[in-house]
Amino acid sequence: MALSKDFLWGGATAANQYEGGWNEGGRGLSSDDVVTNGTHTVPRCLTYVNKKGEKVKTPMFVGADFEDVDHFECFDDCLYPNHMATDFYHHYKEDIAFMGEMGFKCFRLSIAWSRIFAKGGMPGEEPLEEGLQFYDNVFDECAKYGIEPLVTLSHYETPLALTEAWNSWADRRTIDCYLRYVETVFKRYSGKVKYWLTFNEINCIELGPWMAAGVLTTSKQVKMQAAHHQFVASAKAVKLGHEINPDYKIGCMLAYMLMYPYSCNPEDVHAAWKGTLNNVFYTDVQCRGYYPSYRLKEFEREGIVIQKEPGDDEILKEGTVDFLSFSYYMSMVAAAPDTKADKADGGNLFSGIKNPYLKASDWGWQIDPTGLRNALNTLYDRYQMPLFVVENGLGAFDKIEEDGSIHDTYRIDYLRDHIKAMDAAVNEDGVDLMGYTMWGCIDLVSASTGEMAKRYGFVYVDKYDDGTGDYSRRKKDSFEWYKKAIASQGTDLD
Ligand code: BGP
Repeated sequence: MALSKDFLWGGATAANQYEGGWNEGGRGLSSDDVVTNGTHTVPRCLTYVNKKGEKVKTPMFVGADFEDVDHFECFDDCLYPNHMATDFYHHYKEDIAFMGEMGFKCFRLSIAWSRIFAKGGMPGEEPLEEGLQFYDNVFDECAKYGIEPLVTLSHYETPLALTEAWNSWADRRTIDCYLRYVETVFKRYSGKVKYWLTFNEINCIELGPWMAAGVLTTSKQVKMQAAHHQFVASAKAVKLGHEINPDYKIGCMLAYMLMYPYSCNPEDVHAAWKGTLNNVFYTDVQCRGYYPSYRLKEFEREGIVIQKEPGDDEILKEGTVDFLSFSYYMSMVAAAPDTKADKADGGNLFSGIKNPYLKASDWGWQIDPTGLRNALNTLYDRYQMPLFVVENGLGAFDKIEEDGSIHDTYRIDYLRDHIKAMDAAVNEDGVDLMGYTMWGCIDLVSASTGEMAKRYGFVYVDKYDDGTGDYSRRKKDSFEWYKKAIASQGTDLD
């Protein structure tokens, strides 16, 4: 069965992994600029100089204590792949033309916050015209091809000045800085952009506070306080957006973690349920407008106290989102504590137990198209609001043949199976789905490993892990395949 004519087919990217131009147009540094490259087995590191004047390189997912940092620094003997990324900054016309040729209806991108406010929007700071103009150009280019932008306001990059000043989202003052920035872009792009997301994968603050929020900490108390500030900021942004333009559709974004029980042992089932709640806590707040009872009880047990200001609860209620967007790459398995089970090889931030029924990608992400149908049903049933799959795709090694072609049949297979599952969720189960933006439509830097070798795109970019490459672009086989898939509204997937 076909997906509707107004279904928003497209692709997704993020400034920190795609845009480059890190030191152009007056752009300020952001959290991703001080993160090195890595691999499947070597962690990406955060680099800074500590209070004793020593150079420190610490795994990004371990992080550091705010008190230890004197200042952030890029070291000469390290590579920082996000600086140039895959250079959308200078290739946006070419890339959007590719998207137009594929028939994209929608292009998900993020605005680099520090390109608009170099210091994050500190009181009295003026926005950068050059940065604003860049996105004007991008949106105008999209309009030429009838492509609707879907803009993430904060995707894995936080202006570094905010961390240096007060540990960014750990401090309430960041809410006002964010809103200054958001108000500026909401007003500037009214009429050019309709769809917005307040934060990318807001739940990733728990395992990746640096990546997700520019917060230096290992403490759950600090992370949860920072999450509260993001909830309030998101709710205020939704309200503000609707005031500025009542046509705006503003969504939240969750890294959806589908949890299967390891067995029908009720303890395994309970573990999976707990994992699910841990995940949907974020959308519970953003879609329902209040903290759910299970999390309040957990905070009570663990002695976590969220500092709220009077009016915060009302703001959360008034600023619920218009739609729920999420990323979906794989499913996970949960088991009762002390269960002896094989570990999944790799996986993303939340990796866990191996699922014997599934194959995995070269990075250990367990491929599960049926899981996408389950995810769509679970989320739709829970919130009864429109959904949007804004990330899904396969990170894989691509090989250029002698004639220059790239036969990425593995990527086509992955996408075909997921699109079929999505179609079933819509046409057989009645899920209200706005669109599908496949992740990394033009090759970009991997977020978790900082690699170029892990490629997602329909378009190959000549850029490599040692920093070489001329940034030229070429189509992979999946390019024509996706074009056909879109033209046929998802019916011609061969
Ligand atoms: C999501 C992020 C993206 C993207 C994607 C793929 O979690 O929102 O930024 O990177 O995962 O992950 P990776 O790049 O690590 O393969």
